[in-house]
Formats: sequence, structure tokens, C-alpha cells
Amino acid sequence: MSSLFDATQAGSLHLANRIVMAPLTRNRSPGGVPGPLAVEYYRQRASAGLIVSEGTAISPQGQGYADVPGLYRPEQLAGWRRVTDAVHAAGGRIVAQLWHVGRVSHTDLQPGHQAPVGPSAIAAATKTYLVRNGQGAFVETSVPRALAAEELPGIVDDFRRAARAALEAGFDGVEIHGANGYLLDQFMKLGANHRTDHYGGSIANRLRFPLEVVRAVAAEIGAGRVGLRISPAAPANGISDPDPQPLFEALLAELAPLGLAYLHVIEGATGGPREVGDRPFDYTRLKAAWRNAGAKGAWMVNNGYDRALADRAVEEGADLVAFGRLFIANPDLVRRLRERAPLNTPDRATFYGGGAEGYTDYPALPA
Ligand code: 8OZ
Repeated sequence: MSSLFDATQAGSLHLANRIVMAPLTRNRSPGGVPGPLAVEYYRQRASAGLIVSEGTAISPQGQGYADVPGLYRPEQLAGWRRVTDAVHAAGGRIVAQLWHVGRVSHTDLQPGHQAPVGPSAIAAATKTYLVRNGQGAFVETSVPRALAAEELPGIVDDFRRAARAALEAGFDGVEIHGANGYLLDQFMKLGANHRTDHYGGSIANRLRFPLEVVRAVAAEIGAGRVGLRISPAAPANGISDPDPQPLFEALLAELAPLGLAYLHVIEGATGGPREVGDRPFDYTRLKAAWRNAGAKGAWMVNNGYDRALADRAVEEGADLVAFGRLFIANPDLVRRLRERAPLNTPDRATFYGGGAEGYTDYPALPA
């Protein structure tokens, strides 16, 4: 019987256990450059089998929040190199989460104060985080402009280049952010995609751009170093789709032959209830679609897990379990889960922005 604490393999990634630190936006990288505090924060959490970095912008256009890191300027790569070196020196593994927010942005954050971009010119009913005069504030996102089909190869190329940059910065691989109402999720879901060209309408058309991105990144660095994050049912950032089950089963059937390292599935509403709406999404069926199509990649589950739920998930065939908020508050979460030790409580007030407080000052158990 496999356990949460067993070593395992995800594509080319050899992992010391099945516990994953989920990607967590912390807004502590002014200028998009992770600094010494980020080095310490990730180093403290290196006993995770795998760390997925916080969402990291692939381009200036892909950025949607103040003080999130990027992977497109040399200083950003140098900052990340110090993080990845520290994680590796502590025996950990870390992948970079490649992020294009699409319409979830603000003109203040976009090059030349232009409108953010999306599949269609439909505003996301959600807020983003800006820093104005040194003060953090949540503000409505700006109305996006619809991308021309001719612009899409450029964005695919930004993802491809960011994947290459991630390896240069010492990451073990990348996770493509296809979840939570950001650009790839916007293309997949009808609430944000009203296109009438071959990137909108049918399921095959709505999957076209996300699949172009995944294939390009896999071709660039090897599929065994690439994961994809999805959130089929999450209403995050104002996203919606009337019928996600066939959409995501079709996506997985297309992905299966690529040989990705893992698929990261957020079950339910991100950071919220595991059941959403009146028509439950069937994750067991989704996983069966993945395996039936021949996929060998690890199945990573996420959302509201604790030790008991995680044990059950592994018994039922999940390969990896990602923990978010618990990793914010417990740098030694792996040990605490193993020893069934008490957990520190995450402090919501210090999730986004600020310095060491609520970031690197959560205590580990005494040695
Ligand atoms: C919280 C705040 C800002 C961004 C996501 C990257 O939901 C995020 C995010 C989460 O995937």
C-alpha cells in the first residue's frame, strides 16, 4: 500500500514523498524579482516532495498583480537561481509555475497602460491587487481587448521561452497554469470565450490554444518536466462554463499521449468548498479518462486536504497531494503530517504583500 511519505516519480522528476507545496501567490517580489526572503521561504519548505513556485509571469503582458515574480528578465532569473539553489541544497525539488493572467489584470500593470488581453472583450468580474503609493489595494480588473488570432503564436512563444528560462534558472521543470480563470482557462470556458474563429465555439476549438501552449512547452524542455494545473469547476476570477465535464475529458484525452510529468487538479472551488453548484463535477471519471487514454503522468489533487483526506486520496489512487494554506503556516508540514503534530494556523492578513511577517517567521517544530 503506498503512503503519502513514499518516494515517487512524476515524469522525469524523482520526488522524496508525495506531498506537494501548492503554488501560492505572496506578492513579495518588487520589480518581479524574488529576493532573499523568497530564498529563505522556499528553503524552509524544501522537505516537500515537490514545490510548485508561486505563479510567475511569462511576459509583462502576462502579469496581473503587483509584486509577483517573472521569468523574462535576467534579474528575475538570477533571483530564481538563488531560490532553486537553496531548495536543491536542502534536498528538495521545485518547478516554476508559468502564468499568463489574460483578462485578470489592470491597465496599471500592463505595458504602456494598455488594456489586458483575453479571448474576448469580456471583463472578469473579479479584483486584482495593486500597490499605489506604497499601499496595497484590491481593485476591479480592467476590461480586456480580444486577442487577434495572429497574436497567439507570440504568446505560445512566451510560454516556450519562459520554460527554457526556468531551466536556466535551475528549476527542475515547469507547471503551466491552466486554472483559476487565467488565460488558458479563459480560452477553454464559454463564460470568457465568445470567439467565432477556430479558437472559439466547439470544445476542440476552445482547447486549441491551451494545447498549443502545452505542446510547445513540452517540445522545448521535454514533457517529463512539464505539469499542467486545471480547475474544471472552480468559479475563480469570474470564470464559468455550463458543461465542464466533457470539456476536461476531451482535454485529457488530447494530453495523454504527450507524456506529461503530472496533471494538477483543483477539486471544487479553489481555496473554498470541494463541491460547487448543483451539478457535481466527477473527478473520478476525469481520472479514468486520463488513465484510459494511456496517460502515465502523476495525478496530483488539491483543495482543502488534511492528513486523513490525503491518506484516503492516496489509497484511492492519487499519486501526489498538494497543500496550500497549510504550507504557508507550516514550513515543516511533511514532518508534522508524518508525526500527526499540531499545525500552525495560517494568518490571512499576511498572505499577500508585506515582508517576513507571515512569510518566513512561522516556526518549525524543535529539532
Ligand atoms: C491568489 C491571489 C492572486 C493570485 C491563483 C495565482 O488563484 C493565483 C492567485 C491566488 O491561481
